[in-house]
Amino acid sequence: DASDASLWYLDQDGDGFGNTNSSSLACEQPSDHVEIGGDCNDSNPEVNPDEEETCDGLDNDCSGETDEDVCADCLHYRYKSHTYQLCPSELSWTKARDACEAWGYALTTIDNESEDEVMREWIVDNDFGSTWIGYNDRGEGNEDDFSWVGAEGTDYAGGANGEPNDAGSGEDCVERRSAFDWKWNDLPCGADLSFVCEGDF
Ligand code: GN1
Ligand code: CA
Ligand code: CA
Repeated sequence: DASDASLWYLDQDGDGFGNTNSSSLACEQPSDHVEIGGDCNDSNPEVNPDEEETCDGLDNDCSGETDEDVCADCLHYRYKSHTYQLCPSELSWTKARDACEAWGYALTTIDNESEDEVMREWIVDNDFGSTWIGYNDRGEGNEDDFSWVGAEGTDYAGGANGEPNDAGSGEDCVERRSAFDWKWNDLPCGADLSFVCEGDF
């Protein structure tokens, strides 16, 4: 009897909300389907109508708007014809990278001592804690081969004494560490820190 059939939605990311565009009419619920649709990103379990909107470049709550009312704390600066956005939201390095990218920026590239010092002042003046920058040696075979995720850098490096050291063999992302006077230090990429985005505009 076709009238007993229900509409089920494919839920690939397992967050309980299915992708509305991939429904199937069936009498029994297929194992990877759910009853509720509305998941605007079915490959990210942290994006669905039950999530809270956070300042990260994603439409976390599937409202159709990205970062509405949640990025008010980000600060904007200009220096040498570049625009910087300092965000106190604490995100992992990859989420911070993605947020900058979604806004048309990249996690910051620091080219010389004066840019380093100016940025340090912004961070200190605004009571930020440790803060992500774009430097990293992530990826297979890249250990100790650091590069910038955004604009290419220079030979300048603002690391603390003995850093980067890949402590515990698990540090591939670089922060400005408050306890090291905001000099650079490598840290596990999953740590949640504030971050600085930079745009060439
Ligand atoms: C160590 O413990 P702390 O905060 O002084 C380490 C850093 C690591 C950090 C990770 C000399 O710093 O390299 O990134 O832990 N310092 C040393 O939490 O090993
Ligand atoms: Ca968001
Ligand atoms: Ca380190």
